[in-house]
Amino acid sequence: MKRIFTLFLLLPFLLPAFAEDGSRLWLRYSTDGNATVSCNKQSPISEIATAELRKAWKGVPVALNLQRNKESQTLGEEGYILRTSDNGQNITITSAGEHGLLYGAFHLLRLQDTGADFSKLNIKESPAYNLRILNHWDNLDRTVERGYAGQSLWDWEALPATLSDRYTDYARTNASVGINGTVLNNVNASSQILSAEYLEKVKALADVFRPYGIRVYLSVNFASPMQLGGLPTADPLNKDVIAWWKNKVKEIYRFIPDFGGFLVKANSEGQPGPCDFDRTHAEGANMLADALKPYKGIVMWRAFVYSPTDADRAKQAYLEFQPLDGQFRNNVIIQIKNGPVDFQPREPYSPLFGAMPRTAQMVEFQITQEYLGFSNHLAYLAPMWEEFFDFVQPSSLKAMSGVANIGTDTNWCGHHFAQSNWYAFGRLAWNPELSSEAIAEEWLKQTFFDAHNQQHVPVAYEVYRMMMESREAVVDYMMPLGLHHLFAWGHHYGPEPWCDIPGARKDWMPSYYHKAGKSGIGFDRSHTGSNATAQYPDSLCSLYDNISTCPDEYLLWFHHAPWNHTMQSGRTLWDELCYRYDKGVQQVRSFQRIWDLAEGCIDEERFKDVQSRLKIQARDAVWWKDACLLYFMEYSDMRIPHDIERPVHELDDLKQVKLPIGNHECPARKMLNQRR
Ligand code: BDP
Repeated sequence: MKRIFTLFLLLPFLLPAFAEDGSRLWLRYSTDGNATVSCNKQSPISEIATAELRKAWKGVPVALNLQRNKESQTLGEEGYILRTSDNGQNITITSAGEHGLLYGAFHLLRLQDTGADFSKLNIKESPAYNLRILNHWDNLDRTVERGYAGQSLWDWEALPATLSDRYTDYARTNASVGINGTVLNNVNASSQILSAEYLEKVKALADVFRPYGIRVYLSVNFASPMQLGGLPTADPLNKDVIAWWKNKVKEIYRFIPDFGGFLVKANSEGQPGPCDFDRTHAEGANMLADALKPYKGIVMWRAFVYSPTDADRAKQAYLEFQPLDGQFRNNVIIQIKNGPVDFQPREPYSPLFGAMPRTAQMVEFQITQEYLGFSNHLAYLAPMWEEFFDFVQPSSLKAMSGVANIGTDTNWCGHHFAQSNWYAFGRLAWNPELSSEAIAEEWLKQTFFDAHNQQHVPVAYEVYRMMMESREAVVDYMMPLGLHHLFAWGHHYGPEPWCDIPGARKDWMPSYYHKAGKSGIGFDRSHTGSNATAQYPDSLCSLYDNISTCPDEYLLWFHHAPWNHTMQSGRTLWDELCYRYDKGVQQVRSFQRIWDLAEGCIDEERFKDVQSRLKIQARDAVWWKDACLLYFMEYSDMRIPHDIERPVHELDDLKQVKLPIGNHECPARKMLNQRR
């Protein structure tokens, strides 16, 4: 960590004057490259690699070398060797595949942009996962489920005839961080995507993405044979259904010969699935896998299932999937959200990971900030994903996917800092051993700071610290100590711990999760409660199961604790809760101060935008704190400690707040103006 930012001093060039609207993301390098770049292979991919370097590389001559020797082959088609030779007079990028040349070129440009020393390069890289994939929750009408950066990038109406430049920019940006797959449409899938009309549009996108090493995948609706094919059933063992999928897959591959495969949300939140026909998830997944197999396609089958039963929601994916271990075809990967409930600001890892040794598994992270303040709050998510890898061995996974936070906004992601999450996702999918610190440093150097200017170093360091603390701050002002799902009905932006919709599913209500009452607060998932702790390996099970050893950050996830329970700090639970909420608020205030230091160091346009979003975040943090503390105080019957900032809202007023937004809407300014 100490080393961080010393490299700022070394950067030998100034960043050029472009419109600083965030549209160039982290690829902001100047286009006055002046070096000799050669390549021993002519192909669309290697030509892109060469052109990128010619455009921006300002160092010694670079040779791109497609070569299948022993060394390069051990790194695979996407791996590469980056080496300086002749006493620093030349650089060679060697790969057994063209994709490796492209990734190597971007690596070199990243080194240039972050001020690395090129005199003795000897780097060997290969990705940890063959599949590094974005999931777009984009609908065909261009709304984006849980998207907060404008509309869907895919202009279905104009496709296939009109191709936006943004499609190429998107592919290039992904390639620059090693992302090599994209699921174009929402997991709550319309069967229309499989119609010939749409497949032609999908083909057009696939053609744009291919030279950047990106394959296209589709989310499919399990009932497509009925909805699109007019069959009376979608039973995966029915021969007409099997034939329908076989033909459909054949048709897809006629359009897109390197099509990647399907992502499926089945029997989850009202989506159809094999269980509708008394078949198992394995039977459903295998039927699709068999159809895709001849073309080397895969099925990513989601484990995000929970039915309105009495079983603790946090246990359900495990209960449903673990017994199916060993029953899936080898081209099926079970896609599991990082936590057992649903992308909360903090969850323990899902115990399903590691519990199916004979089945391929992949993780699904959420890059879009559905539960972390949308695109209004600054939350750098790499520390959260890193935390997941503290528990789950990267090598136990087959792939990594992330729900995209990308839309038509000029800066792609709404919040300029949300770009760092797209970046971090790609970097971690390439190498999950990278530290969140190193990724933040890289990203900041490429995205924000004129690293040449020594005066900027202390500011850059503060901003880096702000990023590193930002996710924990969100946890603190939204739901500390293991609290979860205190979100409002209909959207997941603000607090509604009191929410109670008559007739609605219990496990969609905050009270299902916090269980606040006179006796205390929290969900008893220990052996005296739902016994979800038993789904974890023994050592963690006993740690979490015992209230006196359970780490503070998971306390109310696993236990219903009395308000006067003594915390590790020595405080009562109630006091600790108050301090955590307040700490979150104070941290956002400190982020505002830190960001103000950046004025003049960076362009005004992005400075102001981030500054005003931090104001929103600071107000929202107080909103969260007041709502939760005032509400829980009714049960704890205890006072807010004196040294803590007093609430500035009345609970009754907060209960009246209704944000006019739904699943597919971007809150941004409009909504906020309405509220205030
Ligand atoms: C939940 C989202 C919902 C998604 C669902 C999923 O609120 O919009 O459809 O996850 O992952 O978090 O399928």
